[in-house]
Amino acid sequence: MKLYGTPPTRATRPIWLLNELDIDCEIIPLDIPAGEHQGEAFLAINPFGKAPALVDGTLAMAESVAIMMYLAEAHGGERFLPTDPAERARMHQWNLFLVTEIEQPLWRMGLHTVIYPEAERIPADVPLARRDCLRMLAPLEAHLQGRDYMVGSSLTVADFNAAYTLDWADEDGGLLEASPNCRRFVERMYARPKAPPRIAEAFARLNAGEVPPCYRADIALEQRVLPCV
Ligand SMILES: N[C@@H](CCC(=O)N[C@@H](CS)C(=O)NCC(=O)O)C(=O)O
Repeated sequence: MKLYGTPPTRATRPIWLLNELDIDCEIIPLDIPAGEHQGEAFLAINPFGKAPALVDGTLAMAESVAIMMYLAEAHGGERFLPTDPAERARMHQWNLFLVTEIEQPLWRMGLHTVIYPEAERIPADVPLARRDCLRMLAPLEAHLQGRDYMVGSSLTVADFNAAYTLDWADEDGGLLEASPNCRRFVERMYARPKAPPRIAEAFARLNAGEVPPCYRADIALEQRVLPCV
């Protein structure tokens, strides 16, 4: 099995599950700033031209949360998946909420501050995206009041997704300032022994020319240090 992409990109989501589920996988860095994700070889694996992508036998697939679900369903036994249909539905609800309502405005903020070429940025969208994100963080903050898990009484895929997405919110403009429950949740999840590095740490390692130390010792990682967006 091969996973393309490294922290701090969204590849962090499936890498966290690979670690937690003890799945053997080769992690292959992609040089995004150099355009490797748009090269012919990678586009043959993931026509979307984005990290992460997973190759498992004849399956080649994209989308970080879909890859998490596949890993849990195909290789994780019963772990991190509610068996009760209502709880399973809640897990899907939160997974979609996290990427469409929390990550999407964070991504807009990133695009219009650092990712798009300066001439293409729309600075006026940044405060709007920030507002949209804060609006959607409020019900999530209320949901986490007195709760250890996103769904039910044990860990599910949604907890790992939530921890990564909320870490991003914390990292980008300190959006968790008024969300102590979200912050506590992120800290508790990242204290797990098999957690990947937090986004800030992964960026710091990359900037220092190191490979982020996020993989089990037996997961092969090509030793290329790359700047990531
Ligand atoms: N919805 C996708 C988003 C993937 C994505 O945008 N990945 C970024 C890295 S975190 C990327 O490949 N960016 C390069 C680009 O958009 O050209 C997912 O969750 O997998």
